[in-house]
Amino acid sequence: MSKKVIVLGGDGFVGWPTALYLSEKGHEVIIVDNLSRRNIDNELECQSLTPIQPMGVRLQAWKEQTGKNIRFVLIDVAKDYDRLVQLFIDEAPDTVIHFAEQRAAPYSMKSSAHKRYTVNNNVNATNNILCAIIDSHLDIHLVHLGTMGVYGYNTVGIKIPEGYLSIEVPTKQTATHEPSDNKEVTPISDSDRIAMEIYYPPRPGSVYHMTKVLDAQIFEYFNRNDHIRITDLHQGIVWGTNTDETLKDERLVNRFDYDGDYGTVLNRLLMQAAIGYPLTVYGTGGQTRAFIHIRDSVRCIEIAVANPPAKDSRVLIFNQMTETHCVRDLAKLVSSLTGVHSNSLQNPRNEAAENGLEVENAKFLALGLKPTKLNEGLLAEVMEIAKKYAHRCNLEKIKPTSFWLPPQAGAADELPSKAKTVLSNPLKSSTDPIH
Ligand code: NAD
Ligand code: USQ
Repeated sequence: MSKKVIVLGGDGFVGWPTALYLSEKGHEVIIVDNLSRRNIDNELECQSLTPIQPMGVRLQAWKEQTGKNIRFVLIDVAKDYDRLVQLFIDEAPDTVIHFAEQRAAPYSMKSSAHKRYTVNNNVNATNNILCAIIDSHLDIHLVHLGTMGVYGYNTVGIKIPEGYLSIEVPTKQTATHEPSDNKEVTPISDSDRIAMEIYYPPRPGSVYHMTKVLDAQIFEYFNRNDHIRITDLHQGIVWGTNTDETLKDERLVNRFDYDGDYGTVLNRLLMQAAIGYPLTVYGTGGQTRAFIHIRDSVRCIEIAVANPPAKDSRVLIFNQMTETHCVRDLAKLVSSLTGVHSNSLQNPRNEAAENGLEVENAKFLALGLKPTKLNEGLLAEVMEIAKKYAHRCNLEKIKPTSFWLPPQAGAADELPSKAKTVLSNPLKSSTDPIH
């Protein structure tokens, strides 16, 4: 069934191909964005490896290729509340998809200004969207792009469930006491326990990931109090660049981030291999993460749009990922395909050096997702794009420049000059970044 969909953050890496995919499938699409990601490119003095076009050119190209109209509205969702409510009232969308957040963990850790910007932007955006849905008096389904990172990356020995954890809690006080010396613990009978489902205990690994945990709490409240239909997609690392739709015209090309802040690991390794730059493995490379190809990401979002939760059901949570890999294995694979060797860098992040990860993703599979698993053809496709635009790469931007903790004594000498300035003058970091 065709729907009217507002895509908040529709100029971004996942939002843009999603808007095109939904338009191609016959939905009426309106993109809202404040173009802050393009401003962050200016701040970081780095551009997408691919030459992304201004929004007007993008939309004109789409019209020429398909005859379909996508409209664009410039709104800062975190700040322009009245315009957001009016847009919802005027357009009466069936679905609002929420991509409009600052999404890079390293950028969110760059300085206190970047931490505050990320929290203000992301939390206010989410709160404003929910308040605007309430003020519109419409039954709008909200689909939010969350992250697998809310679960944390410590080895727990269970398959990570889709949002909710089933637990049993002893009801008798004695059951929670530590056994005292030489005393046997009395086994607890079934009647001494209650079963419940709780949100999986969050364990964010950066200020960015922390905002997604705060989002989840905001969803829980407004869903329970105002009966808003909410789907939260806990997405893994998205890799790849183009989709069938972005390939229709050079002017539709998707963003490709490769820099130390916004570039994500697999796309970075592939881009580095394409230009012969030693692969940047942080620490041991034992970090295991969940991944999804951009083509599956847009497909999952379409499935979520088509399957809203019932009016009075709790927040519907999907794990939006198709496979897990550890960074070391990905680097080995890329090396074996290209001959470019790895360079183990001191990890700029505060994270477990090694972790296991098993994830449940049965809900999307049951709704028809056919996973696009990592394969040589797809890896080669990303490297081809990287080679094509290699002349646009600024080698200086590849190394990491954001640090989770102040570097150890002596290590500051290894820092880029900009990071040294911030550390030697913490007051400087209270200045807001430009947006
Ligand atoms: P992106 O930065 O490329 O796109 C986000 C878009 O939102 C940008 O165009 C930006 O200008 C816009 N935006 C930000 N704040 C806004 C505001 N206040 N008002 C209006 N527009 C605003 O990021 P992306 O990679 O496309 O990610 C989209 C969403 O998916 C994010 O919420 C992110 O957390 C989530 N996600 C991304 C990945 C990934 O690997 N890229 C993985 C998991 C989850
Ligand atoms: N890493 C390297 N080398 C690099 C870059 C990263 O070894 O050059 C390591 C990191 O230390 C980390 C892992 O690779 O252990 C993943 O890093 P990443 O930058 O690819 O991913 P992350 O920071 O987790 O963030 C990305 C998106 C974010 C999304 C998240 C999904 O930017 O928006 O929420 O992936 S998830 O990882 O499942 O939380």
